[in-house]
Amino acid sequence: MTDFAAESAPRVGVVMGSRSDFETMEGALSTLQALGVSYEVRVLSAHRTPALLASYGARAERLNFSCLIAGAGGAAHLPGMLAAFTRVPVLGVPVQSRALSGQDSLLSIVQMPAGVPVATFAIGAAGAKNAALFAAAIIATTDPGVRARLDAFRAAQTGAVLDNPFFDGH
Ligand code: RP5
Repeated sequence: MTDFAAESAPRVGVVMGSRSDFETMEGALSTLQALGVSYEVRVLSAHRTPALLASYGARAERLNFSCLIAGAGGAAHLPGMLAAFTRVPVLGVPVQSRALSGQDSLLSIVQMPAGVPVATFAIGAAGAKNAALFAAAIIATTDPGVRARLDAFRAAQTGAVLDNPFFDGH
């Protein structure tokens, strides 16, 4: 029997702890879009909407997402709690906080106890973009279209460095 729900489901779920994280997480969305990776976006909080977060973990499994990107700042428990509720791989993005510049976010996400892994990226915009590139790399292992677009992105990135007028070829 055809599973229409799974067929039309996006490949990646992007979640963030607050609408205030959007400016940072926008870089993940635009990167996924540029690489032709389908995604959905939710604002979910480990502290403010804990029951919803649990059900979202189950949804990610039901729809067979390739991975989840979770961005949060401060006491950033969202990626870790999401990982506790799902076996779908979670890529954590520490959002830069005002009080501690994201050091708190980074440590909250990276220091997971053994047994519940979260792949942790750089603080802020670079982390959001790299999480999306990492998601695309996972999907590229089985999707030739995404693989070709990711290769093209990397070739263009290399070309942009080599086009630098200060590059002397050595
Ligand atoms: C975290 O608290 C969010 O991920 C956000 O980075 C931070 C601040 O949230 P707001 O008070 O701006 O909603 O849960």
